[in-house]
Amino acid sequence: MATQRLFFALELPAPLQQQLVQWRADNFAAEAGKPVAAANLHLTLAFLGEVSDETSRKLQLLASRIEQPGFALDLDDAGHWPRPGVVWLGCQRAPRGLLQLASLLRAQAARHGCAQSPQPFHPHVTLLRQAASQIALPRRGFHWRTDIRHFALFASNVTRGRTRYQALARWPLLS
Ligand code: 2AM
Repeated sequence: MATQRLFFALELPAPLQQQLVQWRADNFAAEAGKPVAAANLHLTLAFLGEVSDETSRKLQLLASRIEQPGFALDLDDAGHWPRPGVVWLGCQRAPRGLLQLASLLRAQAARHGCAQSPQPFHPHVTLLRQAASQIALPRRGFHWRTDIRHFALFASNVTRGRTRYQALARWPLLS
């Protein structure tokens, strides 16, 4: 049976992706970790894992029925998780709309057999992977704001060692 590695996520506008990449280059040494490509910068709402076409269709139907408000996303926090080796950007205060949307998608995913991490959901945009154990994070004071008006289902494809995320479908949030 065909499966795909899927996740629901928020897309970031291309100009913001470029700004984040520039900021990362200005604030982290090249050896700090493996940079995520600009076009791959996103915020995961629910990770599904390897999913059959049937399950994907069911989850997409449920996603299409979601009626949740859009929200402003403030990226004004950063952190380092040494164990997965991830440096991330996030929000000092996650918007309620973001938490509700993620919670709904994660519950629907779990009901369809996509195990969800028992750890609390911590919305973040991964900037670096394989990040060294000792890393100096930039001082707070950075801040990017973007209006989120839709969410998307992504497939994660690896070709010739490169990961590429492809949006398979998008759904609007209420304005
Ligand atoms: P991460 O950036 O913190 O690694 C695609 O892999 C997306 O799904 C990434 O944003 C990744 O988060 C997220 N994700 C959540 N749980 C995952 C898991 N168990 N394995 C791989 N990716 C996961």
